[in-house]
Amino acid sequence: MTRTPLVAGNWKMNGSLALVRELAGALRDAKPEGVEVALCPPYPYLPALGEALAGSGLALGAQNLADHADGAFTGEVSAEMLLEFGCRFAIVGHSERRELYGEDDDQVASKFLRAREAGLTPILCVGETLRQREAEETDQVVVRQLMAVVEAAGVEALERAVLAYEPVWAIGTGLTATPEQAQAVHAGLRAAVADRDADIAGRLRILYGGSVKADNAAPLFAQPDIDGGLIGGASLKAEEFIAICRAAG
Ligand code: G2H
Repeated sequence: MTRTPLVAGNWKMNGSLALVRELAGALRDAKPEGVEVALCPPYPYLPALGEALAGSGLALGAQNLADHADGAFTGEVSAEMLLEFGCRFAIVGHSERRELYGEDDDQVASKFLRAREAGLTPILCVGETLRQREAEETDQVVVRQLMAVVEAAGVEALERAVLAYEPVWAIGTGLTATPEQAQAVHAGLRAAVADRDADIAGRLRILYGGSVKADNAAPLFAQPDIDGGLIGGASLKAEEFIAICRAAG
């Protein structure tokens, strides 16, 4: 089964208009081949980045979205608004949203459904804490997080979706799962989907995220069930992000 790799940059609450111009220019010049590339800046930079990437084949994504279509939800941004600004992807269930903003499996499932219903491709994040890994609960935790969405949306919803495994203990810490550790979890996630539908499981892209850098990306992306990466800190540095994209291509 050939799956086109995807590398998505999650800027988190970082960046500036200057970075929009710098990264868009550098990526346009570099044109990484054989890999789909998406950039997920903070909301205010979407219009400028969308304009700077126009016609480049590079995709735009959001880091979050509301689980409602419209209405009295101060501070929220809907899927339809994101589409108006050219977004194709929306990250849902990032561990920072789960931990810092109390998003639970049900709310993540609602956001996933909203994104799909509106025409966005959700990038669903799952991952275990260090305590859960040490208690050997990793597979149980990530499969539970995935199945909360599958139960709500149906396994066919994974046809237009991306999964991202991000061990919480590896996020922004400089620690990275070894390629073997990551592959084992990716294989377990794919097997859980295959239990419902083997074809969908074979087509599903599963990204790895958590302190991916130019110097550790290649062996991770070489694993059979790792189909690219969700990149935080390293996506803010043009040269490093381009090297990571090339490692996936
Ligand atoms: C994990 C990742 C991007 P970083 O959160 O989603 O961030 O690469 O900085 O660990």
